[in-house]
Amino acid sequence: MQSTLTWTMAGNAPDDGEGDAGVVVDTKPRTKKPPLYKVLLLNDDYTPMEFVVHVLERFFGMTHAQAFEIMLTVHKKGVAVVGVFSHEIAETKVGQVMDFARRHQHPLQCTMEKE
Ligand code: TYC
Repeated sequence: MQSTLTWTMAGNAPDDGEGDAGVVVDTKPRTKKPPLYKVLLLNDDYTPMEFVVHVLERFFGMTHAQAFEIMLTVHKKGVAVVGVFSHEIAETKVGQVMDFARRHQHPLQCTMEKE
C-alpha cells in the first residue's frame, strides 16, 4: 500500500531560519492483519462417519446437523474446509484432531493451509 505523507510544521527539525521548517511525516495508521489459515479435513475409506461427525462437534463447535453435512461433503468431494483461524489456533485444532484420530486408531487426516 502507498504511504500517506503529510507536510507539517510540527516536526522536530530545528528552524534553519529559511522559513521552511516543516517536515514530512507519515500520518497513516498502519496495521497488518495477521494471515488466516484454513483447516481442512480429508476423506479416507476407513474412518467411521460417526467418528468424523463427533470430531466436528467436539473440536469445531458444530451442531450435529452441521457436522453431518460437512462430513458428507468430505466423504463425497474428498476434502472440505472446516474452519478458518489464526496460525496458532489452526495448529492447535489440527493437532487435536490428529491426536484424537490416532488414539482411536483411525487414519483421519487434518491439515491447514494459508488462506
Ligand atoms: N469415507 C468414510 C467412510 O465411508 C467417512 C469419512 C468422512 C472419512 C469424512 C473421513 O474426513 C472424513 N466411512
